[in-house]
Order: sequence, then structure tokens, then C-alpha cells
Amino acid sequence: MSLRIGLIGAGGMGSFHARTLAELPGVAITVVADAVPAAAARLAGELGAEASTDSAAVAGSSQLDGVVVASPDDTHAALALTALKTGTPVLCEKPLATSVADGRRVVEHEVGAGRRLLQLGFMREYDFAHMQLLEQVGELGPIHHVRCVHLNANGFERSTELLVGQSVVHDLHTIRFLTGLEITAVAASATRRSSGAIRHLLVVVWLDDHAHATIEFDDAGYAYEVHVEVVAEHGSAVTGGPVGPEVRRAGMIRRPVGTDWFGRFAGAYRTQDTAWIRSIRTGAATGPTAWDGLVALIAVEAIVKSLATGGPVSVPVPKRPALYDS
Ligand code: ISE
Repeated sequence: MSLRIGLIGAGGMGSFHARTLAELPGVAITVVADAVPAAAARLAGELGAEASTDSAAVAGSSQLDGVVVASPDDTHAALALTALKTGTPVLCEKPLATSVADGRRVVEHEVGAGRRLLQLGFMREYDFAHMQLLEQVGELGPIHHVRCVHLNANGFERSTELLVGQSVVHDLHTIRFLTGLEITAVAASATRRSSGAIRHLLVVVWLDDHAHATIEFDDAGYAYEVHVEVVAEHGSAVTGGPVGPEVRRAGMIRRPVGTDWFGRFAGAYRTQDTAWIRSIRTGAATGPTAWDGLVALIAVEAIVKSLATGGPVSVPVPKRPALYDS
């Protein structure tokens, strides 16, 4: 029998997950929930699923083998918790929550239950360029510096909390998964548009083991690009360039960089979603954890604080619960 998957959130990200999952053998999206009835009906109709406007009921349904939470960020923690309490595996889009307190509740639940059931959508872990970089990094000796470059093409302005919580949160996780080191402190500086919204953000990230990292985030609006470079004791490595072909024509070299993360990370999302389905079948959760989501949120809050105070802010990461050790 096919795995029955409930999809919560029929926007861009939810639709992308739904179509990706629906293509996998032995997977059926049986219900699509969205607060907007027309959005739920449209995606459900396309997939032959039931439509619902009751996201909490879908999260808590005992008729599902897995739930994808891709609704607005401030609903993630509560819906994920509902699914976890029902004992249903969850693929939860990032961020885990919009506050450290809410993120902590999800981790505390999993720790109390003694079982990991949540995979967090930090999909860069499944991106080929990042996986290749990770392989190389292992050969280069102790890490000194990680440089993350992230150009976004949202085309709309966001509050500082949203920009850091939705975008920079990825770079924070990249630094952690590439180095295996923990974040200890951050300091941030931003340039702003005339409206006051951040345009360009620089973050210095201090790591344990005397390493450090920088995040250069640009809410550019004209291109989407993500690069990472690691400088280590015996060499350095950088992710490959944009995905498009290099075209020589009329005396020019042109290379498309793309305008959104769906294009750049399409393969990563597919690999991530396939890994999640496999984990439901094997009964062993894999990939980025609720703990990773919580630590990233603690660093997000510290960056926001640093922007307000203008100085370095420590990142008080608690002791990692044994559940998340491997
Ligand atoms: C967006 O929400 C994402 O998750 C993308 O991966 C990220 O690159 C972008 O900056 C975010 O706005």
C-alpha cells in the first residue's frame, strides 16, 4: 500500500514538495490543507487528494504515514508538535519556529518521547555541491574559516527578524554541518534601504575550536546565488558555480545564475524528500534535526540582538541531548 502523506501549506514551497513527493513510487498525497480554501482545492485537485482548511486536524490525523509542514513560518512549531504527539513522522520546513521558546518545546517533546520523528528542511545538506564540499573538507585538516555568500532574489522587503530567520538561518546551519563545530558568538552589521529594511548583512560567527565564519547576505533582488568556501589547515575548497551552462556567443561568455532557490536547489529538495520517505519506511529519522533547528534559532536571535546593540553577542547553546548525538 502507498504511504499516505498529508501536505500542510499549498503555497510555493508546499506545492513544490507535493509535486516532488507525488512523483515518488509508493507515495500518495492523500490530503492537502491550507487556510485559503481555493489554494487547498487547487493543489488537492491536481493531485487527486482531499482538500482541507483545517491544518491542525491534518497534523493530528491518525490516517497518515507522514506530514509535511510547509505553511507560514509562525505555524511550524505548533503543527509539528501536533504531528509528533500523534506519532506521525514530520518533514518540517525551516525555520523550526519563530522563537527559541517554541523551538525548544519541539525538542523537549522529542527528547521526552525518546524518539526522533522530525526532519527539518535544511535542504542544503542534500545539495550535490555542498555534499562534494563536505567530502573535500574532511581531507583538509582543521578548519579556520567558512565563508558563506547568499544572494537572495525575493523582490520584497522583510523585517530583520524575518530576513535573518528565513534566509540567514540556512547559512548558520551550513556552517554547523560543514564544520561539525558549534557556534559560540556572533556580531552583525547591516546596510539598509531608505525604508529601513536590511539590504546587505554581514555576520561574523565565532565557533568553538578557535575557528570562525562569515556570512555575507544580500537581499539583492536581481539574482539568486549560494556559495560556500572553507579555509582549512592544509588547503581550501569552494562549492562550484551556478548551475546553468556557460554560453559563448557574440564575443561574450554568459552564465545564468537563476532567480530563485527552487531552480538552484531543485535536486536538493528531491533528494531530501526521497530521504524522508525512506526514513518513514525504515522507521529511523535522518537528516537535519529539531535540535539543529533550535540551535539555528538561538543564533538567529543573537544576530538580531547584535544588530540592535551593535556589538558581539554570545550564543548560549545548551548541552546537546543524547537523542541527537549521531
Ligand atoms: C527562502 O525562504 C529559502 O528558504 C531559501 O532557501 C533561501 O535561500 C532564501 O533566502 C529564503 O528567503
